[in-house]
Amino acid sequence: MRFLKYKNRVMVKNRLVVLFFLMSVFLIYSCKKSEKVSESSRPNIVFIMSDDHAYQAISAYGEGLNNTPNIDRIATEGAIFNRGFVTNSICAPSRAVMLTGKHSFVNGKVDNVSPFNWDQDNFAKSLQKAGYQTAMIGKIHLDGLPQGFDYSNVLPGQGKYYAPEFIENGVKKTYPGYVTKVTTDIALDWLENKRDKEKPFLMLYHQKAPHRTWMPEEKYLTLMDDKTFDPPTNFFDDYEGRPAAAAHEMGIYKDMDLVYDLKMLDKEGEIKTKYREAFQRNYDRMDAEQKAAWDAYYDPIIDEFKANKLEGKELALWKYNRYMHDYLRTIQSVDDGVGEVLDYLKANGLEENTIVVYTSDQGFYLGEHGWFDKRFMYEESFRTPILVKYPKEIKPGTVINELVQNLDFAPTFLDYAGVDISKEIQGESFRKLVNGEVSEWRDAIYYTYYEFPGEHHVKRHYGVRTDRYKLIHFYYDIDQWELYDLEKDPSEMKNVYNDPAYASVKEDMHKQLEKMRTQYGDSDELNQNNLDHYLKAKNIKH
Ligand code: SGN
Ligand code: CA
Repeated sequence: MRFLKYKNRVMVKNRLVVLFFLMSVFLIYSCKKSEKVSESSRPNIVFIMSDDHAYQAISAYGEGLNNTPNIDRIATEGAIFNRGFVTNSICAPSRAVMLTGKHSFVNGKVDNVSPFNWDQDNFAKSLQKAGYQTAMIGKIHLDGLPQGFDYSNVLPGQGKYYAPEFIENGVKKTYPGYVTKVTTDIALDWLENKRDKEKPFLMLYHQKAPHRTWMPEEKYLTLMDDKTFDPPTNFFDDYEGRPAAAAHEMGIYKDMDLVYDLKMLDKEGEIKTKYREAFQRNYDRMDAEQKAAWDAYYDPIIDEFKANKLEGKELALWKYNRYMHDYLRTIQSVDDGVGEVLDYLKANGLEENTIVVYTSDQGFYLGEHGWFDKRFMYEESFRTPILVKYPKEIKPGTVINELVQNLDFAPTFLDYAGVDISKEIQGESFRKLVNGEVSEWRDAIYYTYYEFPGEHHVKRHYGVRTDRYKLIHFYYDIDQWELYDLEKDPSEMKNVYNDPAYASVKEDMHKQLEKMRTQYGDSDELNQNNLDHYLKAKNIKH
C-alpha cells in the first residue's frame, strides 16, 4: 500500500511537472506571439516639424508662392488640414503643447522664457513605455535633456544655419555643413543604423528652417532669382481700430535690419546697423567655399542696393522681395529633406505602416499687415500647416476643414498606437475625423499669448475662434477687445467689436469664450500668476 501510494504520488508529481512544462511553453509561445502580432501592426510615426513655416509657403495650400513637391506628396497621398491652428503662436510653448497635449497655462511653458518641466508626461514617454523606439532630432527649444527619447540629437536654443552645434544624448558637438541637411542626415542615420528594427518607432524630425535669419543653403542661393513677388493686399496696413497691431515691432519696412535680416553685409563696412555684428558672426560660420558662393550672389545685390538709394514704397517692396527670396529658399532645403525621408520609408518597406505628419510650430507673416514673425492670434500666425499620411488608413486626397489644433497631436498619436489617452490631455484625437467616422467635432478653439513686454512688441492676449468669428482680448498695459467676421473680412482689417450690427454675435462670442476658459481651466488669476513670473524672470519692475 505504502509503495502504491508512493508510486501514485510520483505519477501525480510527474504529470504535474509535464503539465507545468507544457503550460509554460504555451504561455511563453502565446505571449511572444501576441507581442509580435501587436508590435508589428502598430504604426511607426514620423513627426516632421519645421520652424516658422507659413502654410502660404507650401504649394499644396495653393498660394502659388513656391514649389514644395515633397511636402505636397503627404497631402496627395493622405490628408491636408485647412483649419489647423496652434494654441499659442510661439516656438517653445508650441512644442510643449504638442508634447503634452495640454494648453500652455496647464503645462507651464507659457513663453520662450519660462522653464519647461520635462518631468511631466508627454506622448513620447507613453509610446516609449508601450515599447516604441523613440528619437528626437533637430530643433526642440526646450532646455534640459529631452525625456521620453531613447535617442536625442538636438540643437541648442535656436541653432545656427551653418556649422551647427548639436547635443547628442547630452553631449555637444559641431557638424560641418548646413543645418537642414545635417538634421536630415542624422534622421536617416538613426532610421538606418541606430534604432532597434524589431520595435515600432517614433521619430521627431524637427527642422530649424525657415526661422530667422533665413540663410539659404549654398545650392539654393539663386532659386527663383528672376521672380518678383507682389505683396499681399494689406501689406500697407494702417492698423486703424487695432491699437495692439499698431504697436508692433515686426514690420518688414520699419523693423527689418538691413544687414542681419536682409544680408547687406558690405565689405566696405558702410552699412552700419544695430545687428551687423550679429550677422557677421553667422556669416563667419561658413567655410571658404560657402562664403565664396554667398558673396558671388549677394555682393552684386549689395552694390546695386547702395547705388539705387531706394526710399519709401520702393524700398518697402525691395525689402519684401529680399525677405521672400531668402525665406522661400530655406524652405526648399526643408522640402528636400522631407523627400529623402519619404524615399527612405518607401525603399525600406516602411511606407504602408508609417504615419507621416508635416507641420510647423506656428504660422508666419509673409507680408500680411506689413509683417514678418508671428505671435498674434490673427489668421496667418494662428494657423499652421498640417498634412498627414498613413496609407493603411487615410484615403489619398482627404481634405479636413474642421478646427484642429496642435493640442490634438499627442492624443492622436496615442490613439493610432493603441495606447491609453490620459484624462489630463486636453486635445482630441483626430484619427476618426480623418477617416470620416465622426459626425460631431468641436465648434470653437481657444488661444493664449503671453510674451510681453518682449521682442516684436506683441501684447498679451487670449481669444476664441469659431468657424466664422474671432474674439480677441488684449490686456496688461491695454484693455482692447476685437471681433472679426472672417467670412466678410478674411484679412482681419475691420474690428467690428463696437459695430451695433454685430451686437448679438459679440454676445455669443463672449459666451463661447467663457465656455472655453472654463473647459480648459484658464482664468484672469492664472494670467496674473504667469505675468508675475515673467516680469520677475525678465527683471521688469511692475
Ligand atoms: C528670435 C528671433 C525673433 C523671434 C524669436 C522667437 N530673433 O528671438 O525674431 O520672434 O526668436 O522665435 S533673432 O534675432 O534671434 O532671429 S521662435 O520661433 O523661437 O519662437
Ligand atoms: Ca517658431
